Amino acid sequence: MATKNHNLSEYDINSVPDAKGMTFGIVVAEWNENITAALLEGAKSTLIKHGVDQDDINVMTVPGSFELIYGAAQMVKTDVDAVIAIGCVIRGDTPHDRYICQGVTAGLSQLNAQQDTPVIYGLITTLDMEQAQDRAGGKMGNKGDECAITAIKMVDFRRKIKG
Ligand code: DLZ
Repeated sequence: MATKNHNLSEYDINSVPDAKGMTFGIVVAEWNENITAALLEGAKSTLIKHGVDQDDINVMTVPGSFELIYGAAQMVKTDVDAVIAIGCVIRGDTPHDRYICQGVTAGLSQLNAQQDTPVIYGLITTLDMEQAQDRAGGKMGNKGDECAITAIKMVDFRRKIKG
C-alpha cells in the first residue's frame, strides 16, 4: 500500500531475486481501463526489468474486478509460477463498490491459501479517480511495479521452501 512515506515503485533492487526463467499470468479488469492499463504496464515492465522473458507473461482480461476471482482461479491451473490480479475499484454513490472489494479480497485470499501458485493482490481501492491515478504511475508510484516485485519474491519463496 502506498503511504505518506512509501512510494509503490520504490524498492531495494538488491533484495529482488533474478527472475529469468520465471513465468507469470496477469489477469486484468477492464473497468477503469485507464488505470488498469497503467498498472499492467508497470507490472510487465518491472518483470521484464528483472529478467522475465516477455513471452513468459500471459495477460488475460476480465470485464470487472469481481471477475478477477474466476480469472485468477483459472490462471493458476495453467503453467505459470505466479498470478497477478489487477483491478481498480473506485468509490461510488452506493455501497456497491464495498461489496465488490470485499468479494474480490475474500476470493483472492481463499484462492491464495488453497492452492500452490502464489496469487498477488493488485486491486487498488480508492475514494476517487485522482487517488487511483496517484497509484497508477502518479505521485505514489505504480501498484503494478509493487505487484511484480512481490510476485518474483513469492516464486522465489516457493522454490526455496520446496527445496
Ligand atoms: C459494477 C461495478 C462497479 C459499480 N464498479 C466497479 C469498479 O469500480 N471497478 C471494477 O473493476 N468493477 C466495477 N464494477 C463491475 C464488477 O466488478 C463486475 O464486473 C460486475 O458486477 C459483473 O459481475
